[in-house]
Amino acid sequence: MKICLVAMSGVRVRTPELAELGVTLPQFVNRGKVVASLPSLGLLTVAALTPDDIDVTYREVSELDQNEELEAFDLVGISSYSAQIDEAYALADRYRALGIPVVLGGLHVSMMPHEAAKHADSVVRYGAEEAWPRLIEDFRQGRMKPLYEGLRSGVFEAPHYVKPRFDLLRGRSYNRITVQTSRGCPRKCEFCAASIRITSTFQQKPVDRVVDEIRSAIDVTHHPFFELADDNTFVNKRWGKEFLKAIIPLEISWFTETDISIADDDELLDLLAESGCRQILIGMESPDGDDLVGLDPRDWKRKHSDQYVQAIEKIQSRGITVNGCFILGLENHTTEVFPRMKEFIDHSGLLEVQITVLTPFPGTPLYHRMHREGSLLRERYWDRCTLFDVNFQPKNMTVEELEEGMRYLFSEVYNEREYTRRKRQYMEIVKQRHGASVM
Ligand code: B12
Repeated sequence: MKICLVAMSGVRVRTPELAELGVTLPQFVNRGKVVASLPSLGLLTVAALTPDDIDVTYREVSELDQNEELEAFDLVGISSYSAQIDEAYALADRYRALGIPVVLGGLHVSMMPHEAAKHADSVVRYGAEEAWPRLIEDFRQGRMKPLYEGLRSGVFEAPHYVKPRFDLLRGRSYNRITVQTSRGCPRKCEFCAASIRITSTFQQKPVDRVVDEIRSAIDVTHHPFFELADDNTFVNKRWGKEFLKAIIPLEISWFTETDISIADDDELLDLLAESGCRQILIGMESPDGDDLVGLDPRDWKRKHSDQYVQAIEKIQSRGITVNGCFILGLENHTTEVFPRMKEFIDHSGLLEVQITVLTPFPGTPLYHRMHREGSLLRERYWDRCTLFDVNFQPKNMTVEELEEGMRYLFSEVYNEREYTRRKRQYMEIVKQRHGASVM
């Protein structure tokens, strides 16, 4: 039996003015190019959950020729994010027209199973763990069901844990690989559309499993750069230190996403530097606490916002850059947020910055609230779920003002002159600490 797993990869922006700006803003484009080359960890996991006697082929959607007839398989599985879901559905329709059954899984269809069912023989909601082996067994017996619900807890424990099939990447030209150490995040921000949506609790992978996965990835790719596919890696500082000590001998370079609380722990910060961490991405969302009221149920982000500048300095002084992420269009934002954000970024010491627009991804509490309040601009806007396209009526400004403000910030922040200035500032912070530790 032959199964093909197709990854819907690629990055995108819909609004033409922003796409155009992107072309002229080197930093923005470079990061896009770098991340676009990541393989699908979700599908490598699905492959690992497939019984050994089945022949699994992994394909990026870009490898499929739009004009040629699709290769025949007994079953095809396709991953899903919102932004390219219509391409995923169109591909599924093409396979099905050839009589090849299709299974859709991943974040988007987990939130929109009924929509997905129109384009698939079966839909897998939530994690593939537990659901996929059951689906394959049913498929072999000719009784595959239209919907399977996968595990939302215990995915990193026996008997459900599997090591992703990194071996499927052998001979391919990826220079970045993702590894997941946890699913979910206790902060529960209203807008979050990441793995928190497919898990019922914060789940953490045992350190020895993560190390084993990194070793396997190193085996198949030459000196890869690792990106942890986590929502918030260092929720548990004790686990964090154990993990960091365990990866020091692997001599890797890596990047992850976490929250500002890591700055409270000097030992953790030192270990981060020693373990080859190059960059930490932190969702700061907005410069002032007042903007952050109600963003998460415990107002955690608001309570920590006055520590941003100090935390950035502490982390960056270890030679780890902070990628500060900001969201435009939050409930309390008025047009004065644009210059205020620019001012904060200028003085924050941040080297890397990511500015996105508030996006009501399907299935998020934000989506449900905006739906209820009638502030969504269109009924079905999935192709604009890019983090750069406005899909809702902001509370305190017009859509045009929000778009204009974003363009203003893009051109002010993502240009060569500003980057050089921020780089100089960053080197100064690193030098200062280095000087201090020598004395
Ligand atoms: C790596 C990554 C990418 C890679 C993806 C590489 C690839 N080939 O798939 C790249 C760089 C290409 C990428 C692109 C984009 N991304 Co991205 N990305 C991530 C990231 C950091 C990790 C995802 C991951 O690997 N998770 C780990 C795996 C194990 O989990 P999983 O994919 O959910 O898979 C499990 C289940 O969902 C299920 N499953 C998944 N697929 C399938 C398929 C089948 C058949 C079955 C049965 C089961 C199944 O089983 C898996 C195991 O349990 C997340 C953020 C985060 N912290 O999670 C954002 C994230 C997924 N990205 C996001 C966004 C917005 C984008 C872009 C739109 C950005 C842009 N402007 O271009 C594009 C989307 C392009 C598209 N195709 O639609 C959003 C998506 C939200 C959503 N609901 O759609 C996220 C959550 C970040 C965020 N800020 O909210 N991204």
